[in-house]
Amino acid sequence: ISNFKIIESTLREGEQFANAFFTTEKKVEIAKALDAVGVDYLELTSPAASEQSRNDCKVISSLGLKAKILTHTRCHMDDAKLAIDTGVDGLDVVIGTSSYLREFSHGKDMDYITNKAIEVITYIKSKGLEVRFSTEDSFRSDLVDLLSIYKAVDKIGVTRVGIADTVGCANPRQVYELVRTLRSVVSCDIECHFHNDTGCAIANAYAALEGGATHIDTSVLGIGERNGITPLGGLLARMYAADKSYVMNKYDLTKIRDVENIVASAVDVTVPFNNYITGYCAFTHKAGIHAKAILNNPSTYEILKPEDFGMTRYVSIGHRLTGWNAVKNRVEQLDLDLTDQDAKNVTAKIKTLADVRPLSLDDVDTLLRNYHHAKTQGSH
Ligand code: HCA
Ligand code: CU
Repeated sequence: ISNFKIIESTLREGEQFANAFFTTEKKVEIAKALDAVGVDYLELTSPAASEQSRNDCKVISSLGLKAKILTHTRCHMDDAKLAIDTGVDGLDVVIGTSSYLREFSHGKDMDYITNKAIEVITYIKSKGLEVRFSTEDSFRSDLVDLLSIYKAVDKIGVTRVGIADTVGCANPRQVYELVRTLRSVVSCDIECHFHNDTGCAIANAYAALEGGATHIDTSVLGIGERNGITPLGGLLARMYAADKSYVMNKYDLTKIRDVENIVASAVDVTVPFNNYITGYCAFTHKAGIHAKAILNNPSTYEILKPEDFGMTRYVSIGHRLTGWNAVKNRVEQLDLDLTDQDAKNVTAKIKTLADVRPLSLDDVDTLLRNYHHAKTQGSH
């Protein structure tokens, strides 16, 4: 899969995260940090949401970033007009099509929705802006309804259509099937948006691209409504594994950590310990068997090269699963004059002690230095 684009929605979906209260300055900082990663689009909260939101669209549109700026609005003429006046490059419009949303949210039928969509899209296009039309809760919408509305908007020249798994219920096979079907009825680009309630947000994004989608929505650390959406870092990790040269040429992967740190502190969370790429143990190797192989050739147990992401690998040795090859490597780092047999002896000591309590690297170094000291003393 090559040639996919990222619509980064930290400043829209991410603002729907429980802890997110972004000032204008913070949004600008996040926007610049995302631009440094090289994401294709930034999606901003609707200017109809509040006065600050409207102003933020203007401010971010005028920063001169490489990324194109979108705002996300309801499928309403009023919202569209407000958005166009902010200077954004395009609008992502959305309307609910599932029976839940039609019944319990806006109460409109499919004919009304289709006519409204055509009116709003035609208007936005007449102003020279990009326009994406998406159906909220697509996976619980009627397939015939969906395809007929997508066909209708494709015919009038919509820039992209969008599929949204608003409740996080979809699985990769369903996503692949729906996108494949949609691919065969529209000629425009296809954007996909996946919530992560059941842990499929990255896999669904990948399945969508396999099915012919062109654009994926992400947010930094996956923040969004409830437990969020496809995380930017996780998607980039997945795509790196699929097509490393495309991803490395297009995005600056060493900048992911910076934007994650900015966002984590802005929304008062820590980067999860098991986060893709930047989690504290993402490049830590522990078991002796792993450590030995890693020291010979990192690819044995690493699909992501830490240095490609500006990270470093760590081999953990102070525990009962350790092996003498890893200990021997530490001996070399410390430049101590110890033989393989010496390393094996110290390894045995580490294992005995580690059965009682965890050892720090400092503890291991002390064991090695003491052993070395005793040995050199003994020989004089
Ligand atoms: C929501 C809307 C949305 C929109 C997605 C899209 C969703 O907050 O409920 O525009 O494609 O998940 O449906 O984020
Ligand atoms: Cu969403």
